[in-house]
Amino acid sequence: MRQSQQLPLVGLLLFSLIPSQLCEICEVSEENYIRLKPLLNTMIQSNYNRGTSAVNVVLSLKLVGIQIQTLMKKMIQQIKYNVKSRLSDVSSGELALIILALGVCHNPEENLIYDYHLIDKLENKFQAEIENMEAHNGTPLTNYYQLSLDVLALCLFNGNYSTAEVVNHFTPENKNYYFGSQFSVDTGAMAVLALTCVNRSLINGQVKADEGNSKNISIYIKSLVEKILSEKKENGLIGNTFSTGEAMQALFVSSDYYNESDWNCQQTLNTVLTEISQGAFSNPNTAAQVLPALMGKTFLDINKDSSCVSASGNFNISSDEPVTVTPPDSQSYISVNYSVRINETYFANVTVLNGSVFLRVMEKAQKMNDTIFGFTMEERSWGPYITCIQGLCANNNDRTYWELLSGGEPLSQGAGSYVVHNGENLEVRWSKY
Ligand code: B12
Ligand SMILES: *[C@@H]1O[C@H](CO)[C@@H](O)[C@H](O)[C@H]1NC(C)=O
Ligand SMILES: *[C@@H]1O[C@H](CO)[C@@H](O)[C@H](O)[C@H]1NC(C)=O
Ligand SMILES: *[C@@H]1O[C@H](CO)[C@@H](O)[C@H](O)[C@H]1NC(C)=O
Ligand SMILES: *[C@@H]1O[C@H](CO)[C@@H](O)[C@H](O)[C@H]1NC(C)=O
Ligand SMILES: *[C@@H]1O[C@H](CO)[C@@H](O)[C@H](O)[C@H]1NC(C)=O
Ligand SMILES: *[C@@H]1O[C@H](CO)[C@@H](O)[C@H](O)[C@H]1NC(C)=O
Ligand SMILES: *[C@@H]1O[C@H](CO)[C@@H](O)[C@H](O)[C@H]1NC(C)=O
Ligand SMILES: *[C@@H]1O[C@H](CO)[C@@H](O)[C@H](O)[C@H]1NC(C)=O
Ligand SMILES: *[C@@H]1O[C@H](CO)[C@@H](O)[C@H](O)[C@H]1NC(C)=O
Ligand SMILES: *[C@@H]1O[C@H](CO)[C@@H](O)[C@H](O)[C@H]1NC(C)=O
Repeated sequence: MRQSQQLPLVGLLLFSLIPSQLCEICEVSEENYIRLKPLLNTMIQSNYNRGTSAVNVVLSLKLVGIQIQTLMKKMIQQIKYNVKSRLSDVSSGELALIILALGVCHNPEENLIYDYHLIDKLENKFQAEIENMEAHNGTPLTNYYQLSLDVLALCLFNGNYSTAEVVNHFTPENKNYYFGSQFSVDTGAMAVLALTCVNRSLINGQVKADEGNSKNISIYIKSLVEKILSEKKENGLIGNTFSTGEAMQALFVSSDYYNESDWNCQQTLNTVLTEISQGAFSNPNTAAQVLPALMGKTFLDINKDSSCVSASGNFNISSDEPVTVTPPDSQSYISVNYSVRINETYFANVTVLNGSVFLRVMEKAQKMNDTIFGFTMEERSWGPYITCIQGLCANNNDRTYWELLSGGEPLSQGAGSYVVHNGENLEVRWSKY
């Protein structure tokens, strides 16, 4: 009895004497910064005319200490337009990202948060999410990735939110952490960051201390961290290539909640670097999401005074460097078996140029038979999002969407990015998540 009480205490003391162990962070060393170059090129050279990608990119770059004035200007323009002219169309998570991007590293743009009363507006959007959950069987207007961004932004920028509500809605068993039966690592990771922020402000007494809440939040974090780690693959990726950066952030801030032997951070880092060299992060959003973790940063550093030391000097940033594009083998054609599955399956042999993306296949099929293969899409920051096929449309409240698959396996890229192969069995399936 005595021993079992003393041992953890000694452990705790040792722990607090070695601060570097409190937050287990592995990051790319300075001499390897060159390996991050493809990420920077992708982010800087993209033209940001739609969606939230400029916000994601500015947030990411500033968090690691890189300021790019032209991007910043573009983002501010986008934000002003969004806030003035289409605020009702801005989702809660988008607004949260805007606040984080404006507020990161205490810079002059931070004032816009207060000039435009963005925190109040986020409080309202967060409430609307909660109300939608009450009206629609626990389903928010958007998703838990965005609710986590909401809580994180409110927590970091002293917004008003109810800790009890957070405790209520973020239980690890909540269905919104899952798409179908699959745990969403991105979502769990963002929730861990948000919950850690909330727990820290409970300790700091910024919010009325409540031991019960803090205890429950700790239990949630531990459980979510377990779920994240259980999605670790043999090569070190967590979830898939595109969730790994955010999973790393979550694991950086929660190292008290797993054992050193549970995660080999260096292995994960090395695999991500390999994926970068193979061109996996060619979408600016994917690049923006992975960069902070690789440089040892997390979203909890966003409003730390000390966090934004300029790293620009370590990269040779120029916006006129050519992007490395893989030359398309433009003269040859390939054919794929494309199907649309609702209750029935409709399929066709579709021929496209070698090197085409999934979307080209869908367009070609649509030309062949508009009744069966007719579809609509929306341009999002990630690219084209497939909304309706045969007039049947995705619906958040019903948790329905059009799922993209190859050989029966869900794709980890969208229709605008995934490059198809000869003889492949491609499918768009009416699914529930
Ligand atoms: C929630 C979510 C979904 C929900 C969206 C509906 C909802 N309830 O909100 C559902 C489950 C339907 C979904 C579907 C898909 N998703 Co998704 N999704 C996410 C998640 C977890 C959060 C998105 C979000 O809200 N971001 C915050 C807001 C502020 O940004 P936003 O850009 O406005 O968000 C909207 C769009 O991102 C859009 N969206 C969601 N996923 C995708 C994927 C693509 C390719 C596009 C163009 C748009 C899109 O829905 C969001 C809400 O409106 C991200 C995780 C992440 N790391 O970002 C993955 C993520 C964006 N999705 C991904 C993928 C691959 C898909 C699918 C292609 C999976 C598939 N095999 O079918 C499909 C899209 C198919 C289609 N119809 O075009 C990948 C994209 C990776 C990449 N390299 O492009 C991510 C990063 C997850 C991952 N780690 O693999 N997704
Ligand atoms: C914060 O929210 C609580 C409950 O939602 C409300 O009673 C209180 O007035 C709010 N405070 C501010 C400053 O908005
Ligand atoms: C914490 O969790 C326990 C058990 O899961 C529950 O009984 C209790 O009401 C929760 N506390 C709060 C403050 O929600
Ligand atoms: C949450 O805060 C409590 C102190 O109030 C602390 O003991 C606990 O370790 C924290 N949990 C996490 C996951 O940070
Ligand atoms: C760490 O490992 C020990 C022994 O294997 C185990 O008892 C403990 O629960 C683990 N801790 C965590 C946080 O997983
Ligand atoms: C940046 O450029 C200088 C001179 O052109 C070169 O010596 C240095 O290695 C470069 N650094 C990186 C990280 O590319
Ligand atoms: C398609 O192009 C790739 C290289 O881009 C090549 O390896 C492959 O053989 C080509 N396939 C066909 C069927 O031409
Ligand atoms: C094409 O796909 C459909 C349904 O997915 C399947 O029934 C059919 O056998 C496939 N055709 C070929 C040639 O693989
Ligand atoms: C699929 O079939 C089920 C059972 O027959 C039916 O309830 C459902 O409405 C159908 N779905 C669609 C989209 O047609
Ligand atoms: C699909 O069409 C192409 C071109 O017409 C043809 O070469 C190929 O054999 C067809 N594939 C199947 C499975 O029918
Ligand atoms: C499209 O497919 C439907 C169902 O198989 C068929 O009735 C219709 O004639 C086709 N239209 C064209 C233009 O081929």
